Parts: sequence; C-alpha cells; structure tokens
Amino acid sequence: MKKKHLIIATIALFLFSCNKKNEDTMNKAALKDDLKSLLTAPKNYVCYRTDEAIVIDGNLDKKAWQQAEWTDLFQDIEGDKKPKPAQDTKVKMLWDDTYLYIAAQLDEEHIWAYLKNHDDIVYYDNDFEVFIDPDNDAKNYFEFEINAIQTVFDLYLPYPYRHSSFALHNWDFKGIKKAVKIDGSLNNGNDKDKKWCVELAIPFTDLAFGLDSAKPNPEKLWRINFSRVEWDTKWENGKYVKLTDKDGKPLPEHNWVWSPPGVISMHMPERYGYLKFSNNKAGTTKEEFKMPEVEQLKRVLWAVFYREEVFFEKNKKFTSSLSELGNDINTLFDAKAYKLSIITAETIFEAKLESLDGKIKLYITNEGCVKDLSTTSK
Ligand SMILES: [Ca+2]
Ligand SMILES: [Ca+2]
Ligand SMILES: [Ca+2]
Repeated sequence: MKKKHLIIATIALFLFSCNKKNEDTMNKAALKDDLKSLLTAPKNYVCYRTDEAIVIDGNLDKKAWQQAEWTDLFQDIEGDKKPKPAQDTKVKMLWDDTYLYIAAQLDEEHIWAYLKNHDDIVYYDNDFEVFIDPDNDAKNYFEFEINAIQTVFDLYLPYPYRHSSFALHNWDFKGIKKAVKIDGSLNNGNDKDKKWCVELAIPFTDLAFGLDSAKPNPEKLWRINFSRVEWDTKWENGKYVKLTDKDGKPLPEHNWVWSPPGVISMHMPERYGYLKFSNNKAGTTKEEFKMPEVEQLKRVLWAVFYREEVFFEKNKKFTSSLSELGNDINTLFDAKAYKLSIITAETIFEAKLESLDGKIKLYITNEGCVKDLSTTSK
C-alpha cells in the first residue's frame, strides 16, 4: 500500500471548551440534526445468568423468564422524530455457560408468514431480527432473521454494507435452538390476533466465528440490536398482500427497533445497544449499567466519520479541516482535556482523539475501524 504517501496534513484542534464530557451534559442543542439523531445514547441491557435448563418452546411464561426484565419497547428505526410503532415489541435476555437466551414478544393483529426456505430473504415477510457484534468493533457481526413459521435467514458480515456488499449468507447458526409461539391464527385475516413470541438459545460457540472466543466476560461490553420488520398489508383472496403505491411497488416497510440508529439502516453496529453480562443470577442482585468513558469518546470519532462520508460524497476527497466538517463536532468533547486531529490522503483518513495527558488515544479510519491505544482502561 501507499502508506508513505499518506500524510498530507495534521491539524491539532484546540477549540472552545464546553466542559461537556458525556451524553447527559453533551451540548446537543449545538449539534446539527444529522449528528443529533446519529449520536443519541444507545440503549443498554444487563443480562443475568440463569441456572434453569431453559426448554426452547416459545412459552415465555416459564420460571426462568419471569426473573428477567423486559427491554424498553421498540421505537421507530429513525428514533424520536418518527411516530411510535403501531404495535408493541419487547425482548428479554439471559445467559449461561453455553447459550445467550433471547425472548421476544411481538404484539400483532395479523400474524402471517409465507417464506419457507432457509436463507430466504425473510424480511420480505414480517419478521424478528437479531444483530450481534460480540467484540464491539463495528465490524464482523452476525444477523439472524426469523418469521412466524420459523424460517430463518442468518448471515455473517465481515464489514457493514457501507464498506462492502459482501455478506456470507451461507453462514449459519449451526447450534441455535429456536421456537415461535403464536397467540392467534396464522395466515388467516378473518380475525384479529394477539401476539407471536420468539424464543432463541444462541450458542456462544457459533458467535465465536472469526474470534478467538465469544465467551461472555462481565468486563467486556457486547453490542446487540433487535429489529422487527412490519409491512402494511390487506387480506385479499385468502392471502395477505402488501399494500402498494401508485406504481404497484410495495409501500416501504416499517422498521421497529430496540436501539434506534437514527437512520434507516441496521448495519451500523456502532449504533447497537450495549449488552453487559452479569455473573449475578437473574432475580438476585441488580447491577447498574455505566457507560464507559471511552465509549462516550468514541462517538466524537463517529461524528467525524459520518461527516467525512458526506464530505467525500460531495468532494471526492476527505478533509483534515474540522471546520469543513462542521464546528458542532467540537461541542462533543472537552477541549481542555482532549484534542482531535485528522490526517488525510486522497482516499483515506484517520482521526485521532487524544487526552492532553496522552493516556487516552482513540482512532478511527475511513473504513470505520476504531483503535484504542489508551494506556489506561477507563
Ligand atoms: Ca465484531
Ligand atoms: Ca445462512
Ligand atoms: Ca389471524
């Protein structure tokens, strides 16, 4: 590679102090709307251990699940700027040495599913989806989709689609246990249904693909998100059919998600919710989730990344000038404690956020690769 031609410019930016260190105090009013919706705090969930041998049958009333807490109700994928979903969705999680257990309840007046083959594009039906990035690096992550007749589309993505259209559809969760329970009638539009429930046991050995290990570690946060695709349909000639626009194309689907990325894409692992594993048993001592400072700081770099992508689209090059990217990025960190710098070449950039004492050093590249070379773990 042409690394020796890399460095065109380095700019150290000591800008106005805002004394803003975290989400709670972040000066969001000064952020322009594009970043505001892309930098909201992701959801978080503390996942507790279970000793129960959970039988995967779709029944979420069993004792083990009674000990686990529901997530917040799902929101629109674009977040607060869109109306609340028409029907509720929520999830619970548990873990043991072998499995990550997931329980989802999808309220639904019309339960239908027609796709039957493994690795069909299941979101062309209404579905429930899980996205997991076990090492929280915003690449090499897993996607799982299931419809009401338990047809699964599962895949492994080395990179998000923004960098590569390559996704391994023939990769499968080999050891997954799954069940769907329907409270209502399937593929019958003459009545109103109540809900369908999905119960999953995902073995950590499946999630170790591409990693040394994917054993839960209470010290390491995973990233996870859940989505539900919902089509507008009508019951016609004994079948659900999608409503269409004047050109006969299906109306866009609804995407209801746990942790809203802020734009219509589930392929932004940096926007997934935080999953913290607790060694405590479900129903015993609760643990608080605390967002690590490094995770807060990474969002400064993602702000640079999102704006550089837009800049490149317009100008066919990246910029090392923060003012060209937008000075509102400065409101995201405390300039008395950190400096932000960007180096560019024609088709690459690297942004660095460094604490003035040199202990924290975080980087992001144009490929969305984040590196943490801090000498202290925060
Ligand atoms: Ca990963
Ligand atoms: Ca597959
Ligand atoms: Ca029905």
